[in-house]
Amino acid sequence: MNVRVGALTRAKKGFTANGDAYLVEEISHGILICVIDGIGHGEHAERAATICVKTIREYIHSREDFTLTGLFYACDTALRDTDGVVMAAVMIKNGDDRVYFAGVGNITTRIIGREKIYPISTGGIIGYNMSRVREERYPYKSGDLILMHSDGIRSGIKEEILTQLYNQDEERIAEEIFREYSRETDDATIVVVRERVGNWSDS
Ligand SMILES: [Mn+2]
Repeated sequence: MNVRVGALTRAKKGFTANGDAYLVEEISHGILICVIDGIGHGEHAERAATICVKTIREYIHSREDFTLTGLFYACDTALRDTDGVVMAAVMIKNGDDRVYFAGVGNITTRIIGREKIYPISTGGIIGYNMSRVREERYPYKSGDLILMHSDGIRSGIKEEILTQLYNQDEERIAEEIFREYSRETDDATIVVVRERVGNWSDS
């Protein structure tokens, strides 16, 4: 699958360890995008986020097919001796007119195309008190913009700013939103992903 990615992540001011992490990974049937926020700050949070990314990579590359629910349970188990993380995940499958979403805790996800979709995560902390997670499906078309960010980016990005930026390239969209909305008082991460329209992946 041919996707363009714009992503930025940085630690809270005064810290070198970053408790946020993200992943955009090709899978056998599409693309998986995850944004992770380790609870707290500094090395503890970074360790949890790092374990989470490693667990995701191992999980998705050791099987042909998987559900996001299964992925979240694997992370929950792997993160038991950490303070935990919050995470949202979006999976785009080749040729599918739906996008798959699961989220636990405070990560913002938006799917912006003909419709503007705002998937809602369930509460809790992965590795600590994750009680349930559901894989949701939303309408999707190649070319729709997937925007995800941690709470180090202030919520409530203005519609007019999204409209202005929509046709810019993904790096630019990520940079502009980061510049305008990131908070220095927390680790901050934004990921913007858009599938290229056309039959690029068919050849
Ligand atoms: Mn945070």
